[in-house]
Amino acid sequence: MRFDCSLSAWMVGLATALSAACLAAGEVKPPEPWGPVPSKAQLQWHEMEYCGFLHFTVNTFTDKEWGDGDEDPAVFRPTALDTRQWARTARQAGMKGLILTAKHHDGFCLWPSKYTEHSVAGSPWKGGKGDVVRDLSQACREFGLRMGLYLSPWDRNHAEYGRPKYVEYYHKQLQELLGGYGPVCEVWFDGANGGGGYYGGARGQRHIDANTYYGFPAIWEQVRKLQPGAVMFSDIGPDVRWVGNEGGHAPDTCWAKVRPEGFRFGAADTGRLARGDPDGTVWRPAEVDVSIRPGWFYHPHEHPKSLKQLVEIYYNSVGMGANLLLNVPPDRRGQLAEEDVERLLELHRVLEATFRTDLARGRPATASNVRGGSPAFAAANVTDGDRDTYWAGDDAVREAWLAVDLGRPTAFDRVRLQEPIRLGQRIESFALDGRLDGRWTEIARGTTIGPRRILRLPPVEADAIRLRILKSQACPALSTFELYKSPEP
Ligand code: FUL
Repeated sequence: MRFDCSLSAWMVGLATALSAACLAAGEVKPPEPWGPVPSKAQLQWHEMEYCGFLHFTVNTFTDKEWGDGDEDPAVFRPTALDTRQWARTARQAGMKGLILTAKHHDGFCLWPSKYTEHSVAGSPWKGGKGDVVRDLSQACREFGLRMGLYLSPWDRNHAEYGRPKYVEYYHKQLQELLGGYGPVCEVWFDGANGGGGYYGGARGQRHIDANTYYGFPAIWEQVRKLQPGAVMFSDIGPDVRWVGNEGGHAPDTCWAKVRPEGFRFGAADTGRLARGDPDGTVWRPAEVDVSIRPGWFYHPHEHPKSLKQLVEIYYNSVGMGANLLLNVPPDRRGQLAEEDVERLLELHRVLEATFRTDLARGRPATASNVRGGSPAFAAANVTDGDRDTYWAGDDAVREAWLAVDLGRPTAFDRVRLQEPIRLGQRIESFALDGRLDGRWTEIARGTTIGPRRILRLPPVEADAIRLRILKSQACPALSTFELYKSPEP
């Protein structure tokens, strides 16, 4: 008995010594992932944050938004098409990729598809030898951008639309595009199915059930096989969801996860799409698609939104953890209009000036709790400028605070927060306090953080800032806590 006791005491001592050694070596286990987590392709997509959308087709020349499908390919005659200008502008504007309408609802193909004559091959542009998709893929490569493609499921030109033959055609076109132009970062499946069209001359209405007609499960499989690095966008995914409006805004609470059960194409619940779901079972972040102009296509009488509107759109999309897909339509020359280019560069200058200097970078940080007391999960990981390191609490923690000492009174008006989303999305609500004249004062409140949350505040001068996590679904974790001061107007 005595022997047993001393043995167990010895074992307890050993275990304690071992766990101390583990702690010293920083070997505390990271938190278990919570709920759904992003795939590799989704993680890369989150990093992109801001991309350009290019709506370009026969509509550019006929002044329409939705072509009927009876347009003569000869109307497509850009005088100075320059995909390098698109890519150069996007690069200078801070975009990470460009998504092109390879085919819009009118059915005209911007590449010489071998499955139809309704394409650039029938237009006078480059004597019918042109290929806008190829030119864009080359320009994207040259300017270090990723390329995405929009291939409208609805096709108002095709005689077989509404019947099984068209579905075969659509699948083949997708294979042609995804196999022929190098890496694609995103495939954009538009949800519009308006009914009427030319349909090979038959004209009239064709109604389909988008939930079953296009054979999406087979399409998704094809995309995964041909472009494993691509995400797929549609109303409900399967990778990226629509934010539910084309006005350029995600809501204040925007989860990157959803419960997809019960969603139907065409009858999507836009509120649910916008907010996502705290109890989501799949990772499906929101994308905000909006045009710089009133229309998606270029119309000579329209003009771009103001800088102020674009800044609002940025904070209401990227700032809410969604990605921004800003449409900038090429004009009849086949170039982005000068006034649009100028506006994009203005926006970039404002964002550059705002987010140039992180005032919290390298500043000491403390937290109410650090996972296992380990330096691997220390509070200072949120100010080290490395998005891969993070602070985390112990498993039982649901509320916590994390404070950054700024050393001296520091003026700021933007706070940028990120959770380490490869472990899922956890935080449900938070408050921010500034230490003003030695006293903690609440300066903001918010709900979701997830991939990213940027708060705009009235200018504050504080010598420390504190994040109070009021509610977390699992032990909280945070990878960045950044502070900025926007330039004076
Ligand atoms: C909508 C389409 O009908 C518009 O023409 C545009 O392409 C927009 C991005 O999606 O559903």
